[in-house]
Amino acid sequence: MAELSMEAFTDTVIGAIGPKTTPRTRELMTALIRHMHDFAREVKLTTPEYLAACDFVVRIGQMSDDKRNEAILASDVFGLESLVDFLDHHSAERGAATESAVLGPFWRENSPLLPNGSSIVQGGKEGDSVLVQGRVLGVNGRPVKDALVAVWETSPNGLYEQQDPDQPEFNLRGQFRTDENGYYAFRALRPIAYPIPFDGPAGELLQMMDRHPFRPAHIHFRVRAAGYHELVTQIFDRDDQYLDSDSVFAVKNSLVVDFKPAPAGADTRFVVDYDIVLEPL
Ligand code: MBD
Ligand code: FE
Repeated sequence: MAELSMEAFTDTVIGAIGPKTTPRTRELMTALIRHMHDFAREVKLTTPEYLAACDFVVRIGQMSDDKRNEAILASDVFGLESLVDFLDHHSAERGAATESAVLGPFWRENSPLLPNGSSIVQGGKEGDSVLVQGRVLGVNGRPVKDALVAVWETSPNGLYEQQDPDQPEFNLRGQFRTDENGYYAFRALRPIAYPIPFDGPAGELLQMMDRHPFRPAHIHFRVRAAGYHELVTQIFDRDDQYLDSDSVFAVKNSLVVDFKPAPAGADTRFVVDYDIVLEPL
């Protein structure tokens, strides 16, 4: 053992993988071991640093429950969720389809199914109202009817509903079904920039790297329709000051939209017109 060169030691660990593993697992584990070993060699990782990293992983678990996924949050700070999103969605066949963006840690399944045009805001007087509307289309330009458009956003206090005991269940979340012309519409609040939770390991990472925790104002979308690839994305407010420094690196130019002032007398302060283009299966 001791007389093995460092690189030969890595080969020993990779060589210990048995024959009954799957090809994909072998590929993943081989590369992971190689990169972990190269990392430790490159930075000459010390024992205290190694133990601090293990403690960090333990605290990620301790900080997590069904309302908070600190593992996603910590990996977001490293840009990993956005990188995986990019790798998974950059194929040329996507053509004119709407670009994706990361799901993030605050998605919830089974939010209320609401009539088109209704509001996801449950009470509260804060915030500016916005009407978000558009069509869901295939890349061929044909409307997609019966698409399920799920949306979610933070409240004006910067918290998603499940982070905040003072908000009603499923506040600022809802699902809408497109009509026969592919139209969807919902009322919401103009989102605000807000800090990702920084009271745990993800926050420590930001502090260690001298970075701010803010995400630009965004509304999340998850669009599902029979015959099409699911689309997970976000829209961003063109007026936001953090578009170029999103703490989780999720902004794409094509996802930046205008919150247009509504005409005087309208029952909303702002309007966003936003068509969504899906890629067929
Ligand atoms: C969020 O609200 C979010 O959307 C992502 C991707 C990461 C952290 C907080
Ligand atoms: Fe978010």
